[in-house]
Amino acid sequence: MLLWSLIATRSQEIAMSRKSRLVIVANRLPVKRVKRKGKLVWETSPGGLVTAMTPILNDTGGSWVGWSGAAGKAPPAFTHENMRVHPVPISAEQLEKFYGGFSNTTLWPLYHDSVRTPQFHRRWWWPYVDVNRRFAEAVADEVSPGDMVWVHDYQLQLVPGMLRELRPDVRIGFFLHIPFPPEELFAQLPWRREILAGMLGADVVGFQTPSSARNFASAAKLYTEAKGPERGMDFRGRKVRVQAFPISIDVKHMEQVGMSAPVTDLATQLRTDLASSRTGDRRVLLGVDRLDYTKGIDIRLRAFEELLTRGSLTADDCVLVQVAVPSRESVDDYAELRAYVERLSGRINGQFGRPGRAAVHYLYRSLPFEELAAYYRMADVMVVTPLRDGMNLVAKEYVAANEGDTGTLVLSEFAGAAHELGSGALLVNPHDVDGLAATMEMALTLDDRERQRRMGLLRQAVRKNTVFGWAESFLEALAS
Ligand code: GDG
Repeated sequence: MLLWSLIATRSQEIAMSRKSRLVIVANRLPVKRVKRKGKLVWETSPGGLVTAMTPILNDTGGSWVGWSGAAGKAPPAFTHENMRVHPVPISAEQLEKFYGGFSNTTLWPLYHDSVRTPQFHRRWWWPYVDVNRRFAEAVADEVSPGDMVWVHDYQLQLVPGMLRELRPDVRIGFFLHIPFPPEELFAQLPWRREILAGMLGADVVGFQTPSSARNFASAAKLYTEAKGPERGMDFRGRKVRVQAFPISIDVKHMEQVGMSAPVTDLATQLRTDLASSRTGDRRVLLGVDRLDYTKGIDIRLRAFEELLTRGSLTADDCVLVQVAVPSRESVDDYAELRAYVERLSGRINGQFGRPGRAAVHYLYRSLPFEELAAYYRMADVMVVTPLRDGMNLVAKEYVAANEGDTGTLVLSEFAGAAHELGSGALLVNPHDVDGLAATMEMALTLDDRERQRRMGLLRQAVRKNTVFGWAESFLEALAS
């Protein structure tokens, strides 16, 4: 918590020096409505962005504009723990088209290298415009001259441009949490000009990696009147700064939770439960992901199956634990992926398991944070194999939660995290099942010195960039 207050203080300084408040704009509010003792109350909901921003807003008396999670009418703005909360109403029909449709069936796959075919429908585009306008109007009501507004993610890419028209007297920042695709792919989007102009309404446009920033800048030059270098593009008479700001985690907190007594006990218990009755010591591979087709869960399972089929390691030597957090279950592609992953897990256990010794443990649920930390603590090898990922915080959390220099990270070269963690991780091309199986085997059999050397590099890289550093550098860029 110390770090949270540090960044809160720094951000407060930045905000105070400009006599400005900070307004966060994100699809979801940082609070949700729950029933406690028969009464409906607002409770803070967990999540990286929420944890990073809440103290800043609490200390500066800032606001958060977002959707409450319930379709239909929204309650009036209210104060929650010294933060102003401004709910934006979204109807059930808008949700289906703006969120399930344009955000998650057009933009999400398109921005992730089209690993599923994006669908382009005009009937989804207009609700996306309407909902973005509703957000922009809500923010316009919320701000005073000189305030700083930080808009987040792919659901709200039109908000900066719309807000600039309504309120040219505020500083506007935009951060994209997912990758920005290469110009050749982005070119497919029928509304590419509108999306680019929307984002260019910001003073600072932030991305997870330099390649996303580059992709955006070249698309902007090609399809809008923007010109000039990334760090200071000219767009309609204004300067727009385009830059990478790699997001991170609360490293100290993750380290502390990982080392805490309850987590240590639970990690020991989990290892005992997973130990093979024959050899007593089984190496544990771990995957933790939202059940999303970008995360490469199915390829990871197929590579593990390949590893066992080769026979140099058996299910007595190693086990794969896959935590799959339910996600976007109403979207067809997600339901299909779930069925496929469950079939694969069953197939592998059918062939390589025996009573009391499954080869794959598949958990379809979200775990409490401490339990998740215990899984990180006890795993010998963390396997993070997205086909494309903005950053991937799981990879960073694994490193922070692990003890000393134990543990090995297998990481996709297509995760944003590969930029910072590339020298310590075993990098893989997740499309290459043979290569992935070979890398998993290498990770399981790495000698102690090499494992320690790699984990040392990973720890250094993770400690160098915390979520506080991320927020601070973005807000500094926005204030300057
Ligand atoms: C998007 C981008 C980018 C996971 N399982 C459990 C659980 N989690 C938490 C992890 C981690 C978070 O969820 C997942 O973050 P990721 O970064 O891995 O992935 P996305 O959800 O796709 O996030 C991504 C991120 O935004 C931030 O900018 O890195 O690229 O796609 O923090 O800990 N938490 C709990 N139980 C679980 O079972 N409590």
